[in-house]
Amino acid sequence: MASTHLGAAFARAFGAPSPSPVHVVRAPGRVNLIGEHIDYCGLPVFPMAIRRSVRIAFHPRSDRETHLVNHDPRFAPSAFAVNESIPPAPAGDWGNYARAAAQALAQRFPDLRGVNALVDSDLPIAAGLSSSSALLVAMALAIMHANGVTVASLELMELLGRGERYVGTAGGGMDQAIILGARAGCASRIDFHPLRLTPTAVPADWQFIVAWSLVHAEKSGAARQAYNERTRQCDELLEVAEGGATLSGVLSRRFRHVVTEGTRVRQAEAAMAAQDLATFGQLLDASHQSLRDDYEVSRPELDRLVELAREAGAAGARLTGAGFGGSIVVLCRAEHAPEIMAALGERFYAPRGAAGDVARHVFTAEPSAGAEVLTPGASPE
Ligand code: NG1
Repeated sequence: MASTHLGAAFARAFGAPSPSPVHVVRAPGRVNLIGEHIDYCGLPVFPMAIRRSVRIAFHPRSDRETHLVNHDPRFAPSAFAVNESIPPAPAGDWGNYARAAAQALAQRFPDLRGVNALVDSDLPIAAGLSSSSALLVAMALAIMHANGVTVASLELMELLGRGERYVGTAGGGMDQAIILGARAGCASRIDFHPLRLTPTAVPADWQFIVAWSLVHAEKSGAARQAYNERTRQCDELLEVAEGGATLSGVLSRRFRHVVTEGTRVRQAEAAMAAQDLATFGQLLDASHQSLRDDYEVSRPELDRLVELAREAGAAGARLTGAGFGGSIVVLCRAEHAPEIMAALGERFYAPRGAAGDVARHVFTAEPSAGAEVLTPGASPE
């Protein structure tokens, strides 16, 4: 929705605001190109932000209350008072990402006032594209803008990375960092400890495609348990390795993924800088194999999509995000994108009765800028 329409939807939900205009904040989703399930081990990752985004039209309130209305009627309105200990809504409630943002900021700044906020998104949910972190970041920027407070970029990434744990996921810091710090036209290597973003231009004739597996990776459900189990195993790995003992069984496979994936991030960054599409593609393939066999976070639907993309001429493909469902990312030369997308439509979506929705499930991902508060009346992209 363009900003002007968002403003009108805001007025329908909350009445005409006065005296100041409604502002709009945009926070993009992200696709992680490579470096999966290693951010919480402190190893570098290599994502980019995409055009699809969460947008929030907001207006400051004079009290601490925050009232949220979602343009998508599947998500019921939500309200809470902004303070340093906000009781959560039931697990899985979308409003918890807004609560997470508000609580993290309230712990940093006393006496914040709340906002009325109309939320809209064209990011698919539970698709591995970080719609939840985009909502959290957008909400944080809205509250900061409404209160006239600022936090330095890297500090905000860390604050919100920790803040998202409010929802019960022991996540790494990749998503909040790229959503806030992405540069248009680039992917970014994110280093942790200390946090740092290093952009690399995505070559003009490379095309990334995202395709959804038709399986929701609900971070509020079983996928959360599986995700948190992986983060615990990583802590265990470090303890065993530090103690000098030998790893065996499941832990040794998890370890192999972490180590090889870390190496692939460096190699992929170099391949992108050298515009070496074939090498980048091979690294995507190797990453998928490692996530499937050693880290065990894939699913048959993701494996099938990856296989079909390769058969259709992709340079490489892999699951992206936490896995357990969600999406794959595919790399190809720009001119091959239409035929690869058509092949996925015919061979993956049509047999599953989803031919009519292919345009929603498969899209090209353009490297986009990070989150921003837009000036009133602006209508980006
Ligand atoms: P998604 O794909 O949004 O569930 C999660 C974590 C990332 C990272 C990836 C796996 C959160 C908010 N996001 O992403 O930090 O660990 O899994 O690489 O926890």
